[in-house]
Amino acid sequence: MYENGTPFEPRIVDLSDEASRAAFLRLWPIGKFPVLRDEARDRLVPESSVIIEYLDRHYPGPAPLMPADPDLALKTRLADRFYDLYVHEPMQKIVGDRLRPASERDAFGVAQAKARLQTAYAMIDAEMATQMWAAGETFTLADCAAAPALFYGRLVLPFGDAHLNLARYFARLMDRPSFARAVAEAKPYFGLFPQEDAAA
Ligand SMILES: N[C@@H](CCC(=O)N[C@@H](CS)C(=O)NCC(=O)O)C(=O)O
Repeated sequence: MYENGTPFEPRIVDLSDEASRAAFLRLWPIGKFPVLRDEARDRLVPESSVIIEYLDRHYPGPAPLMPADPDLALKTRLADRFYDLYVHEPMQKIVGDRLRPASERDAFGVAQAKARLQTAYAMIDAEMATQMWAAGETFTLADCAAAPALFYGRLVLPFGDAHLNLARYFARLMDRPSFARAVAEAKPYFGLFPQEDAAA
């Protein structure tokens, strides 16, 4: 939304507050955010990738996030899936494990998630030797997937000296005004992030 200057009214969901959680689950029982409620078109749109395509289609701004070219669109969707499934998901596995009671930890699953993240980092690093953004030379939906995944990914598994192209790509994301604004607004909540494994 910041990328295209799309006006919206933010609603914060506090999952630790019973009323806020229940209201959100009534909308979207899966309980993951973001979810977009479009009053004008009477639509509920969950899942960030779908929200972005929906906005591109119905409320286009100056910067289309899904390329019109069919091959580039496929490349964008693949990169979006890649970041969601192979960076965001293992990152969340590692973070989620830190939030579990010590007796319920899944060390094997965390090791698998770290290995998956390493593989993804190496693939991104190789790709970023020759390209600017996740799907090529323009900022797309895939960069919207990459930004939060890498933001938290580097906190659970640092990029390291072997992945300098990845680190430079992440620096470009952090410099992007839309993402910088989202990060600045998220600052009050950073304290909720479990920095270290309490059992480590
Ligand atoms: N596939 C979803 C994932 C969204 C997601 O993981 N959201 C996190 C916050 S970034 C969440 O809702 N966490 C709360 C929970 O899992 O209980 C998307 O892309 O929108």
